[in-house]
Amino acid sequence: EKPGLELAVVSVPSYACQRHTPLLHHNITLTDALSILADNAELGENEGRGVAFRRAAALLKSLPQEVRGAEQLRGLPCLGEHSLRVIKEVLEDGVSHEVETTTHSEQFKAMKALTGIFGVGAKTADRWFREGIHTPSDLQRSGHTLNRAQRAGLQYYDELNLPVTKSEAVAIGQIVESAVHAVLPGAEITLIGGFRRGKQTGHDVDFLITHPDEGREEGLMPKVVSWLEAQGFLLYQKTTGNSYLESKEGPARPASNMDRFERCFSIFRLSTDNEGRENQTGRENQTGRENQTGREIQTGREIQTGREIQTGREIQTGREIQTGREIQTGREIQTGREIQKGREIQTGDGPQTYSPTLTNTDPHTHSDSPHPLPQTLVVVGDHAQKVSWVLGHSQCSGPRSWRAVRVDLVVSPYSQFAFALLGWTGSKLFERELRRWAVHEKAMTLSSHALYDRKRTQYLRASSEEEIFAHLGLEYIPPCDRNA
Ligand code: DCP
Ligand code: MG
Repeated sequence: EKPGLELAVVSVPSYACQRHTPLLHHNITLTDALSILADNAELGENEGRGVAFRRAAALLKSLPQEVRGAEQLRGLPCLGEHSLRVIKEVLEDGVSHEVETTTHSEQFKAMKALTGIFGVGAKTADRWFREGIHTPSDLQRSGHTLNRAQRAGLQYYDELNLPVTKSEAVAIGQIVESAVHAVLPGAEITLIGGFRRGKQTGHDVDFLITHPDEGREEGLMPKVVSWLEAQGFLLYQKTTGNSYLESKEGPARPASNMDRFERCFSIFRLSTDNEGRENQTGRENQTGRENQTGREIQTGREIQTGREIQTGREIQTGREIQTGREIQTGREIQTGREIQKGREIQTGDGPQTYSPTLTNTDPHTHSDSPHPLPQTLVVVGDHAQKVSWVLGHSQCSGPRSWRAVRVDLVVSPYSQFAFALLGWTGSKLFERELRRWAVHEKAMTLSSHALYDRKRTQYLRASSEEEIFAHLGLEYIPPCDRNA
């Protein structure tokens, strides 16, 4: 008779790649708690424990309704003893003692702050913590020799820990498209990572680049990087070549989960003022986006969304940020890497610094405007203010007209595109679960390059994600439902 008991009756499959996991779900309090424990385990390099908490959180994200009592969880997979204990505590007391202790621990806070520096992993952060370095400022004062990535990470720490918005991702996409088309016309650019899953913010922007004539994409990245550098768009970049062919492990059996595509880790200098904006879009308009077919449409669509920003859509997003969607950002602030973003922002005014200017974009005050562009600028300009405000204080006199944004570029040969797309859309747990499903349930090896059938001892070709799911005997899960 108890409402909601049917949850336990519904059978939920145990691999996240068998389930639909939307971005917005019904159990945020519980998943936040579990994510913090997962973060803590990963920072302590206890990967197994981290994955266990992530799987439990992912299960809760896929449930069709809010869990109100532990009895509703009976029969559900993925919930280990430890996770169940935390869930029960949160359900009964509103908080978990262990989670509270973790978030207040000096070590956790320091590890979060230090690994929030681009180029700093858990090992390095732990070494520094043991030396008494707890914050980026401590690190700066310590006089430690830092590598190039870490120096950039420290220099742009505050900005890189501000969430990247969808409209910023779209603006970066236009720059990337200009660069790629300048050096290789006909190349196709796809927005991947969290934004492809429908997220409204991200810690970076990820793009996959390919060309329908296989081989044309070889050596593309250095040319793209040169173009971007010449135009002043890069604050930092590190390019690694394609090592897939030379790899000793053999295709589809990489030694680590890292793939071997030509890749560029970068920090973009994104203009946030009127001029920069027009620069970023101006040239695009002449290239004739409609001529581009196939996969390019995806980028095209993003750009159209960008246009809609100017005429009102983003305004709705803005509203949602103030009400529901900000939960998204808020949640990340408490959980993922973005905890530093939260901390940084909290030292000032809290994430709500987003809200006040977003109210300025209210459609009712601007809907009659004959000049749609300035509406965008209200949003973008807000960033300039916010950035200078967060950066603070003494160094910046007046708002700066640009911000630093982390951007990842990946180049894939056309024949591997579907695998690269699937492998780079995420979420990280969804990817992990796909690979686990492939190995344990299908005797196959999946990577971002290929799918290998170990029983038939052959590679399985695919030109779409749908085909890969079919090879794996899985129902197709669209990107928006891969938010495990
Ligand atoms: N990826 C992966 N394993 C890695 C690196 C990346 O599986 N070692 C895949 C899954 C990720 C995607 O690439 O979803 C992009 O990586 P990000 O770290 O940028 O993750 P997201 O884009 O999902 O999150 P965010 O919004 O924080 O950028
Ligand atoms: Mg990303």
